[in-house]
Amino acid sequence: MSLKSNIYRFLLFISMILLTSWSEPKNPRMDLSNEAILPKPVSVTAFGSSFELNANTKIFVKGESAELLKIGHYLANLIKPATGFDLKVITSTSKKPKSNYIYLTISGLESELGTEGYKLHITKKNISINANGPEGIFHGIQTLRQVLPKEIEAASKQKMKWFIATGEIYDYPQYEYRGAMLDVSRHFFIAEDVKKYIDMLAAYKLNVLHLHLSDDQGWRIETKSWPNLTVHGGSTAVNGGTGGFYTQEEYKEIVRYAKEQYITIIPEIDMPGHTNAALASYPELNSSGEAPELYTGIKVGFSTLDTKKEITYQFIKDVLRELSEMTPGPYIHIGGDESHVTLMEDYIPFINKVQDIVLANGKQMIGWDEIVHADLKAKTVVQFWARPKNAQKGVEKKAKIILSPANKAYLDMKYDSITKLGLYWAGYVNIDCAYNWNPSTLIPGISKKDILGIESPLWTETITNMEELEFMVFPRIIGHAEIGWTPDSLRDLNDYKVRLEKHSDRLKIKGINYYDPNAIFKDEPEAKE
Ligand code: TNX
Repeated sequence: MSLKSNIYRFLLFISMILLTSWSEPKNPRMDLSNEAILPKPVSVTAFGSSFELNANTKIFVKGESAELLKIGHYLANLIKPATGFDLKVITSTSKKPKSNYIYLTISGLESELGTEGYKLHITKKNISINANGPEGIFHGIQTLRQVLPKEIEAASKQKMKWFIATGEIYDYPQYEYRGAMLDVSRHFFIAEDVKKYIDMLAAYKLNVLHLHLSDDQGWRIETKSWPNLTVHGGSTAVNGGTGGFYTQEEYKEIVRYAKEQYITIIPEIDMPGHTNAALASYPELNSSGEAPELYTGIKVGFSTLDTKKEITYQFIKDVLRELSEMTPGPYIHIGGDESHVTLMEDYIPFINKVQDIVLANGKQMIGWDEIVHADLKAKTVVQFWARPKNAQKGVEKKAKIILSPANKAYLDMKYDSITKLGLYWAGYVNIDCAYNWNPSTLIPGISKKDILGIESPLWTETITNMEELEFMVFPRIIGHAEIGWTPDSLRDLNDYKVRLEKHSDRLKIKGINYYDPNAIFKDEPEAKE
């Protein structure tokens, strides 16, 4: 080969290197409108440049609020594992840095933002999150998390640069109640698992965790005045699985942990049906005066408290008093579903009496949609799951509605015919089906003003551990979170699926065992039972 052609080759090689390095910017995060944010924000304006988070970035908290300072530390802790940065959290008593800071401040913003909305402003020099309340700052942090590179979710230090595209996000929720429900009765989940679930929910701006604490198969909350409820009634689970219960200390710790992430715990004691665990623990609660055996099957609708006995109401008073004392949130859920062996003429006065007990404890009552047959008092809330007629009747009786349509919101429904876990009595709920509905047009006669929000229940007849929980919950709950947060007019199935696809890398990095419809060999845990 001649010298000339070698020089040619060399020049070609050099120019190719130069070309590729010019055409490929080192920082791919320049366009904020390109980021996959879930739930989708109300508005995103891109500024076209980027901010670089580094070891010297400071978290600057305006004012002396201990709560805001705590949120500042929460943010620092969130950033630390993947970046290795130990960001300083400083307050206004120290001097405000000139640049390279994340500024957290509560100030009087537009009233439509409410206390949960936020403004996230990112320039080349700094970042600020403003809100009307601390929960807004917390939600803004969840968005910031999603506009950082996906590796931010890694549990160990990553060697890379941490760019964030500049721009402004203005955002607030459509519904005040955005919940998940976990059935810890059919299968028990220890407090540590519940905390992990809380972390996952907070990332998508959900603000309620409803715990289904009692059912035929198990009583899961320590009740000091009726100790056999947990000693005996909490001792087993579906198919003879390991039982368990939360001590009152553990329950309080769950409540405290959830509150730090702006999640309200709503405890449910299901009655008058779904009570076999209680009936098996105390013979006096039975009409026959005899206690049945513990139940580990999955049938529903066969048990009832005796609605005519005085002792039944003493029992309920004691249970709800202890529960209310440990529950700072405004609601107590009393179930009320599927009481197939309770006569309607007994059911109605029963629910009325229970409602008075809840009110006497300073709480608002929530019940499944069957409670609409009773005389609902102001502030009582109806949770729709099965019968649209019940929800309509609830609205006629001036109750607010929580929407949990089983054929769209139930996380225990199978994705499709080959899903091993789950049930299918309400039909298959694939990713499209879970996402593609609007609360305000779901039931004729029920509009946005009647709806408190939406909730995604996970019943656990077939779900025994966190791996299985994650598989059924993710990604469907992300779609539900978006339905609760984002205006219907901004939601679009295809756009959602593109964002979800991008977001799935984050789930992977977090180690969440999510359902991937494109995987040929789905990473589904074997159904055990
Ligand atoms: C119906 S939804 C139930 C639960 C079951 C669930 C299974 C509701 C209020 N009651 O007891 O666990 O179906 O999907």
